[in-house]
Amino acid sequence: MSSTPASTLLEHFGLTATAAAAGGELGVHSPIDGAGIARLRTHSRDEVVQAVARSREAFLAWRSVPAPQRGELIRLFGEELRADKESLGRLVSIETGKILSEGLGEVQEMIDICDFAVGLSRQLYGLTIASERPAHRMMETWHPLGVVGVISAFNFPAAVWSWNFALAVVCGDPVVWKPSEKTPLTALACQAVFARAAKRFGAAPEGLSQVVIGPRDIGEVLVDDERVALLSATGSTRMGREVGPRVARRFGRCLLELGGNNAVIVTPSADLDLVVRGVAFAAAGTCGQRCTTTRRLIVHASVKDALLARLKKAYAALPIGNPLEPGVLVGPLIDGASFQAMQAALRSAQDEGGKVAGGERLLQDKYPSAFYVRPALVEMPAQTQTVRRETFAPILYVLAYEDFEEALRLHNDVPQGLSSSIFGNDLRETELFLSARGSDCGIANVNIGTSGAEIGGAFGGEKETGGGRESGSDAWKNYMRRATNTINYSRELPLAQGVRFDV
Ligand code: UN1
Repeated sequence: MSSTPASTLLEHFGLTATAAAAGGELGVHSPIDGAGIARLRTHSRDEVVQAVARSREAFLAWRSVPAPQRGELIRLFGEELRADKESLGRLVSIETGKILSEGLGEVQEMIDICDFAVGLSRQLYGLTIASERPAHRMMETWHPLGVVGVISAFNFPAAVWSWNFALAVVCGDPVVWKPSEKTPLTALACQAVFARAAKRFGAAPEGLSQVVIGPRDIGEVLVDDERVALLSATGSTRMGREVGPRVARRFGRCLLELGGNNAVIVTPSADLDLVVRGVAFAAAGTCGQRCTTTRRLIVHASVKDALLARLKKAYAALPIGNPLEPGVLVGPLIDGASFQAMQAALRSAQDEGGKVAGGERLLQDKYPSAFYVRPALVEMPAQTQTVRRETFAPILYVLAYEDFEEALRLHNDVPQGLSSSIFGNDLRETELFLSARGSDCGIANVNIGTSGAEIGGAFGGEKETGGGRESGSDAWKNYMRRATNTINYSRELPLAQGVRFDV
């Protein structure tokens, strides 16, 4: 294959002088072979404070630019992303270890949200509301909110930021982005692509889009700075548990997208061909490192053996290896810590009576500093503590059910509530799953897996997933503030609720 080395890509994005050669304290490694690809200088806390100040300045200018013009900037950004899809997608793959098709898919997801945001820039609608008073009119107006802080995770190092960024910019808000320390190069490349769009646009304020690089305490500056009006954070539930209350203490807004423990229910009427394909992608794809990854399979006892046999066969045949090579479907885990966490989860599942197939390390001779694994299928006697936890690795716990109500109970009996699906052709079961007493997740699908959502819908979930909604539908409202306006066009001054106050 025509492999473009990381250094060529860094050069392509103009990052060699600023990033790779800077010899800073943050080493960036590719999970493909564990090799170092850059050393970045991290920002100090003071520099982040200054970035927020610049962002605030940018806000004061950008909020007065008409929304459709703000949309034009995002239209140009979408064009630049299209032009650079191949390079950026490849960099995403090199930095995260996801297969090239998924790296490119991630950039496509960015392009899609740009298109969505451009349309939205002419549709930031408020309501008109009937007033109870004569000759009065009520309406609501949506205004830009302020500085948006984005904290993103390694597994979608560009798309999740772009969901926030594209909407924030058309809504009139600048963004300060703290990417995962594991994937800062993709963030810097996104900045470079955006800089081209901003240059073509001409009049974008300087601090509209900024990246700050560094460990957790850099993100904490964004969490605690009261000038950051909205903090959008993607990552672990542990992180969200800290960030949420801290932002709330200063009455800031939070948009949390945290852990998932996504299940698929397989009913007796399911088309098993679809199940095998859907589950293999959702459970083993991206090496189990999507927040939407299928982690639990709740199968009717009558189809369990047949399905497991087919899944085991599919798992055994999964091409695992260098994600840049054509034909490979599963790349490596992000790092050794992730591998250790996977092994620990498999051990405790076994202690709880689980029967483990797969999960072993692969390709150690070829890539001693990388962590390739065979995705694991684990038959569990019950929904134990280990099953109820999110382990960010390709482990699929399999549980059997007899009665559909039991399947629903098992399904919802976990702390997380992101994504879910049911496979079946019995309308009564599939509709019940989508109903108020069915899946308690933010995403509920029929006859497709739990991962790979399109940008048009709102993305996020309930319970420990944090409650935030990003991307499509009306998620834009997170990035604006609502003003309710009442206008009197009479010569009288009637008070609401019939109150009299005659002076
Ligand atoms: C994530 O893993 O944080 O639905 C985001 C999906 C992708 C986004 C995942 N569109 O799997």
